[in-house]
Amino acid sequence: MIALLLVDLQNDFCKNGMLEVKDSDSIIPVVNSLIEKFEKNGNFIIATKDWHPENHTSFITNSSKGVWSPHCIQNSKGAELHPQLKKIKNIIYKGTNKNIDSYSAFFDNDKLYKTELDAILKNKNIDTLYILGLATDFCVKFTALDALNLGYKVFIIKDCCKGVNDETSALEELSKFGAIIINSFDV
Ligand code: VGL
Ligand code: ZN
Repeated sequence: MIALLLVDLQNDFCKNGMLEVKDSDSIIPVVNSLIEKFEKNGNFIIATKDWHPENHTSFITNSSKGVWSPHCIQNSKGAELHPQLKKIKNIIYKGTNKNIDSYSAFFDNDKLYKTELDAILKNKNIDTLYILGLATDFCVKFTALDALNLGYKVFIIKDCCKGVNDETSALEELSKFGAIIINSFDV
């Protein structure tokens, strides 16, 4: 079975957000058409949310190890999904532990804690993931690498991803580890 996995399509990564990813708003209409397609075929759809407590150590304001401006604070406007995105019922939260960041939707960056995502997917006999979202070189990349490690077949929908920095090396690394890079019109 296949599933669509939408990574961090949240206000803080979009236009005027705290960690705006360049041009990210432009993917939303294409993402919506994919959501419709998966819905029509009865396939599972799940979205991740970066979901940090205010005192999260990844914030430059909280810790010398912090690298990011405060973003995606739990229950804030910036943490909401993009207002134009079609409504998604299934949500997975990550980055909730103040002491450790979590780029991947499966594990935190130290691989100490696992989210429910793998169990949810396995429970539905899902073995193939179509992954898209923000940002290509952070949360999309680490989510997809963990998915490959966990044994999923992984398609990255390239025209529905945007990167913080140049996406080339992230996409190269993903294909080296077995991900198949496609475009929305291939789905
Ligand atoms: C992300 C930086 C910090 C992402 C999340 O979604 O790619 N990037 N938190
Ligand atoms: Zn974050």
